[in-house]
Amino acid sequence: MAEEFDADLIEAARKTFAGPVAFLKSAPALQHLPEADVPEVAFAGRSNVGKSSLLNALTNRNGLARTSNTPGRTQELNFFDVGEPLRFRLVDMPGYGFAEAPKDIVKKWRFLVNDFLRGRSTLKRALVLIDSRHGIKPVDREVMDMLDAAAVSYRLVLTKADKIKASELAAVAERTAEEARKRPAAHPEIIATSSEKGLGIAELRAAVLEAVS
Ligand SMILES: Nc1nc2c(ncn2[C@@H]2O[C@H](COP(=O)(O)OP(=O)(O)OP(=O)(O)O)[C@@H](O)[C@H]2O)c(=O)[nH]1
Ligand SMILES: [Mg+2]
Repeated sequence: MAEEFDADLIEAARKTFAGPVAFLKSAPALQHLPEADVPEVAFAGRSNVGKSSLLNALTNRNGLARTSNTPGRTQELNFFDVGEPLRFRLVDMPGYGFAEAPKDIVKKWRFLVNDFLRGRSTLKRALVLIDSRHGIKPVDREVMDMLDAAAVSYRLVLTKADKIKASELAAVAERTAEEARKRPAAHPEIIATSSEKGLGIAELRAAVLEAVS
């Protein structure tokens, strides 16, 4: 089930992410997006699933993207430049399905994220993050439906793998991959990660580099 990445790709990805990474800008609305001139990979998923933490783990920079115990931390599209010369951009996004926030705010985030994912010409891949403890939820399926309909390539990534037992992780990984394989725009392999323990981070770096190459 676990995907095998080429050792050279893993090493190239390690080097790339160990190099310069810089916050570029924060876009509260689509008219504030940076120019679409570099390949991009975006982090999507429910509020609190660990999008910002995973971006920090990939780039090995704690505090680059702001994280929080409280859902709804990330409220804008945040762009990070990777590489010098610039190679690609990572996009940290607000979460889906944050019930406690005011309805109009939730709607605004949802439109912002969906419009970006559907309409961004330079977006090479969306990473759709799924909490290992919960598996795929209805709101995740809505996002996947949207990405499939728009033919936007995406990969499912399990987060917080350190929070469950190995046997449970194997089971949720199998269920998740099974669902991914039925989806036209989804990568058939998933990656299980823990930002806390570093699990799957080298592989995800390779997957990102592969997506933008
Ligand atoms: N144990 C564990 N906790 C994690 C992991 N990743 C994230 N967390 C915790 O989960 C909480 C939410 O993480 P964030 O990275 O802020 O989540 P987010 O998806 O960016 O959330 P929003 O911006 O609100 O949508 C924080 O308290 C993190 O410390 C992980 O791999 N393991
Ligand atoms: Mg966040």
